[in-house]
Amino acid sequence: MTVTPLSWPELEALATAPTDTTHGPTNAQSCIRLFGHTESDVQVTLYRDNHAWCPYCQKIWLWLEEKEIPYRIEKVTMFCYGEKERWYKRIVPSGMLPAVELNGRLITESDDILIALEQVFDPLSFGMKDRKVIPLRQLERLLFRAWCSWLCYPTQSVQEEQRNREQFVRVVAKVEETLAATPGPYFLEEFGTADVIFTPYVERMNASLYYYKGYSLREENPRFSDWFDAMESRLTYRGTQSDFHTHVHDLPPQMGGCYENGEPQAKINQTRVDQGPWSELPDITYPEPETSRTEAIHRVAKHRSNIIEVNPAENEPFDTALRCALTYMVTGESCIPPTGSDASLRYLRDRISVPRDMSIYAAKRLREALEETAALVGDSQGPPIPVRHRRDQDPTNFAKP
Ligand SMILES: N[C@@H](CCC(=O)N[C@@H](CS)C(=O)NCC(=O)O)C(=O)O
Repeated sequence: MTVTPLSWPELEALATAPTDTTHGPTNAQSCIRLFGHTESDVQVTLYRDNHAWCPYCQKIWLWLEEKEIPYRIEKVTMFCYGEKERWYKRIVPSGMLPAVELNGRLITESDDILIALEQVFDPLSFGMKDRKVIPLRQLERLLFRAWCSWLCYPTQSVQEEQRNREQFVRVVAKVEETLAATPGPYFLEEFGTADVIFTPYVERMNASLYYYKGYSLREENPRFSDWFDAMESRLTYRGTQSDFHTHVHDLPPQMGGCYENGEPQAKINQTRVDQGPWSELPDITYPEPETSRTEAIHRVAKHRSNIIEVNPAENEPFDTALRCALTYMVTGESCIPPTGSDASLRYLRDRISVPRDMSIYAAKRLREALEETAALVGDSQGPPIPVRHRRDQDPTNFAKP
């Protein structure tokens, strides 16, 4: 059956706003986190990127959330998305993120930030300088370098590609051994700093190697798989976790390029990440919350005027097309959008950023609704996602009230 699209007020009535972003579960939209304390208890300001994407920021973010330290969040634009804020350059001339202001002292470099935070608030289980953590920090860097060598440089031959893959897989085997040596799923006896250190890049490795190389880190390595599952049992990690689509398209400008190997499995995976079905991706294993669709509605309805303004299509037909997609998402009934709106719906499908805009499951539901609705009127794609920058995601477009 086809239905007429719901109006914005009707959609808004179905939306679920996030629970308390100040005291509740970790959320990328929070501007202050108090964990039951008052503002006068805040000793920390975290300067992190607007997109909630920067891996070094994720490290500090996760640590503060795990320790439940009251803190303020100031969001800054990364170079590849737009213009760096002048006020930030005055305090950090290089513009680099993250930075933390701790009792009036400014600290940059994520490792130094963690060490300084530990001095004031105590370590998160075993600390940065613990003799058990130091070799794990070194192992993380070894894994990072093997990943970069495989992903971020063009290869001249099949043999060279194979060598890079083998080098990475050898380091992964060491990590598997390390994880197997502890009684639980984490890097040491209990969850702590070492897990926080591994999190940002392991998450990016999982997404990028699946897409560019057809290699599924999480599925091919049982200990890693257990580690990911254990991380996803934590509300803190769930709030900071990004999805495959966001990572694979945000990494190339950051890393100076990501190189695909052209293998059939990589091609299959690329189609899945870009065009769905998103429910089949090995990116998440905890059950879908009941509110994923209504969360997506809340986020789109809240920012609809900017979403419509920034879309290359004309405003009015795109407004209708967007309501058709949201109507389909909540009712399950097809809602035919205006002729020619397929590319505009796919433009938005390709620009949902997780966790900046919404949670992984909400994004999966929204991407699926946009794609299914677009497919009712055609197969035109939106303009390609840029690979040298992501100014199509400039946060100033969303700063307007
Ligand atoms: N070694 C630094 C690295 C930080 C870093 O590379 N930050 C990047 C983002 S991932 C950055 O701020 N780049 C400037 C920009 O993109 O605006 C640390 O550990 O904090």
